[in-house]
Amino acid sequence: MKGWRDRRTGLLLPLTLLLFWEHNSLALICGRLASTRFQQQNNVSAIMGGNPTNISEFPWHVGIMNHRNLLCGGSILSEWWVLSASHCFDQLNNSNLEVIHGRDDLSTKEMKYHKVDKLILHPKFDDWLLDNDIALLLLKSPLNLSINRIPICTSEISDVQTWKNCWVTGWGITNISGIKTQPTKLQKVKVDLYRWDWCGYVLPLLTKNMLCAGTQNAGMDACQGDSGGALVCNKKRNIATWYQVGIVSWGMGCGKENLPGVYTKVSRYLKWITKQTAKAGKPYVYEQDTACPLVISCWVILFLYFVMFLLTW
Ligand code: 4AZ
Repeated sequence: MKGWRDRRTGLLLPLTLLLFWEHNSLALICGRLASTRFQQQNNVSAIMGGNPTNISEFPWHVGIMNHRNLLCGGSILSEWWVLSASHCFDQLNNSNLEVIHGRDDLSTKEMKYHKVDKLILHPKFDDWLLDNDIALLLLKSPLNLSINRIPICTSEISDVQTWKNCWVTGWGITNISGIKTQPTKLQKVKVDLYRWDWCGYVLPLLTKNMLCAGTQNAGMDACQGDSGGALVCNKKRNIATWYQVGIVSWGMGCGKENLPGVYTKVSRYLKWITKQTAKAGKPYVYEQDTACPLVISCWVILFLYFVMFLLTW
């Protein structure tokens, strides 16, 4: 009887540690907002036809600065990695690049600048077709993840049927007619994903590495300066988690009727991202697209609580 007691106390410590680890790994999940109140009103004209937003609604959104001027958008993949578009960095080196994060107002005085250690452009980036328009930025020091700095999830699924509620964000220009206006406050616009064959029909030179998204009404689109930013959606079956489906890449103008914006199809690059981040010594691991990891976590927690209950009883 005494031996069993000793074994019980011996088992309690590793079980408590396991529970602690499980809780922590769940707490660091990507694409989950701290607040579920998501504003979806669409009344003030901005991004092109969108409206201002708070960083807490899109906490993965970052600005990429060159010589302290806004160059492009980007998204937080992990504490070390930012995802953006290759065409933003044509002829640039990383020494003057900095990332701003956790803020939606470019005019704020408390802006935090984060230096870039390494810039990885896709080796097959085609600056004419804008094929493989994807880039990775390794930060000099890790980001302090918080409610305003949350990594976005990625997914292997590109089928448009899987996704709903898709949004693009950026500090890009809000109108192209007359004087080009650049907002200081982050803008968001809701767009629909379109089937690739329809996109290919209206947009010549679309490759399989691209997807297109737009709206029925003209005037709502990403535009100049929004490049590199994330196109994010919910899965129809899981509206609590945000996934990055595209990277703002190009378009034939902005917000024109029947001319949707073009985005890099992120699902085509997950293996490339995995390889590059591992090679740089800061591996990014994406969650596989089965319900298992989360479901297992929940069951593991329940099971561990049950065992602890038995042990302490
Ligand atoms: C650009 O020049 C740009 N309407 C980005 C997106 C779109 C067009 C142009 C899509 O950065």
